[in-house]
Amino acid sequence: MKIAIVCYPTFGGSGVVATELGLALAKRGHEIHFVTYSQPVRLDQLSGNVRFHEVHVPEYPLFHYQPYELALSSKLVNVVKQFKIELLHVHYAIPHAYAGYMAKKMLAEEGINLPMVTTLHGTDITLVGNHPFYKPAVTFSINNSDVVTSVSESLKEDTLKFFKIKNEIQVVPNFIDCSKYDKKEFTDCQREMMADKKEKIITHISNFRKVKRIDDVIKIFFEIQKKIDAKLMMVGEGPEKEAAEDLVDELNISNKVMFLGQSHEIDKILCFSDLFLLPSEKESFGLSALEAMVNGVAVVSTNTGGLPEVNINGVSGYLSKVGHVHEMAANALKILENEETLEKFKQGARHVAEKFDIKNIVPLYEDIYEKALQIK
Ligand code: GMT
Repeated sequence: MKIAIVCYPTFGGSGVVATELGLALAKRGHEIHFVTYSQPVRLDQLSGNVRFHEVHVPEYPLFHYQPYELALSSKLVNVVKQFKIELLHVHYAIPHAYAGYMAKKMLAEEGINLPMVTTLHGTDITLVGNHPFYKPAVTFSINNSDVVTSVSESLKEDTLKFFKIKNEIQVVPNFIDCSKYDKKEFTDCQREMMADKKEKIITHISNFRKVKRIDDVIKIFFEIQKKIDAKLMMVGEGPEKEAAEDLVDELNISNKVMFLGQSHEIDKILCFSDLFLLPSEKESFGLSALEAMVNGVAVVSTNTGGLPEVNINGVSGYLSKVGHVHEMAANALKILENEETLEKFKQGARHVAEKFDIKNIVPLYEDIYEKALQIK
C-alpha cells in the first residue's frame, strides 16, 4: 500500500508511535510518506520506501497566525497526486484530521478517493480537544474520518463521553519493538557514570508539562532516598523543569538527582534503571512506561486514563490515585528494598510489555487499512 502519515514530528508519544508505525510498515513492504513540518525525531531511516515531505508555511506579514492547516492540506493534495497515495493515516485530531478532511474533499473534486484513518492519542481529546473552542472542530473531524482508532479503552470511553461521536472507535494499543531490546549492549562502567553500585537507579522521562506532576516525582524520590541509597534520573525538557530543579535544591537532594535534558540515550538510561516513576494527572496510554517495561524496569504510576491497561498492578509495578505521593513512595520501596522482589517485578514488567510487541499490533493497522480501502 502507498500510505501518507501525518503526525507531530516532536519528542511526544504520538509522533514516536506514528514514526515507528511507518518504519514497521515500510519494512513489511509498504511505501510510506511522512507529511509534517519537520523530519520526525525518530525518523532516521529515509529510504526508497520511506519518504519525508516537509510542510512549509510561508511567513506572510498580513497573517497574524500562519495557516498551517491550509499548508498541510495543500501539501497532502500534491503528495497524494504525485505519489499515487492510496490511504491517509493522521495521528492526532487537531489539526491533522481537520486538514486531512479538507485534502480528502479537494481530491474528491478531481475524482480521487482518499480514505482517512484518524488515531486519537489523548491530549487531542482530554486536554486540547475538549476545550470549548476546539470541540466542534474535533467532533467534526472524528465524525468525518473513515476509520477512527484510539490508543486505549480509557481514551475511547473519554472520547465517547466528551464528544457526540457517530463513528465506531476501534482500540489499537500503542506498541514497542521487543526484539530491539533483547541484547544489552551497555557495559557496567557506563552504569557507574550514573550511580554507585549500591545505589538504585530511579528514572522519570517526560516533556515536563504540568500534567506529568513533576513535583510528585521529586517528592516520591525524596521519601525513597531517606530509606535506601538511590539516584534519580530526570530525562526531558519542558515548562516545569525549572520549578523541579528549585524543589530539588530546597529539599537538599541535588547530589542525588541528575537532570539529563532531552537525551538521545534513553535506551541506555533505561537499561540501567530499576524503577520508573510516572505520577501523571492524565495519561491516555503512557508510552514512556511501556518503554521502561520492555527494558525490564518496574513502574510506579498513577491509575489515571490508560495506565492500568499498561502497568499491571502487582505484576509490572503498582498503581495509585493521582497525588498519593506517600503511597507511591511506599510502593517503590516495597519493590526496591528486596532484591528478589525487584527481580520479580523487573521480569513482570518485561513480560507485560511483550503483549504490546510491534508484531502483534502492526497487523491490526494493516487490517484496518484494507477495510478502509473498501470504503468509497
Ligand atoms: O503527554 C505527552 O507526553 C505527549 C502526548 C502526545 O500527544 O504525544 O502523549 C499522548 O500520546 C501518547 C502516545 O499515544 C500517550 O502514550 C500519552 O499517554 C498521551 N498523553 C496524555 O494523554 C497526557
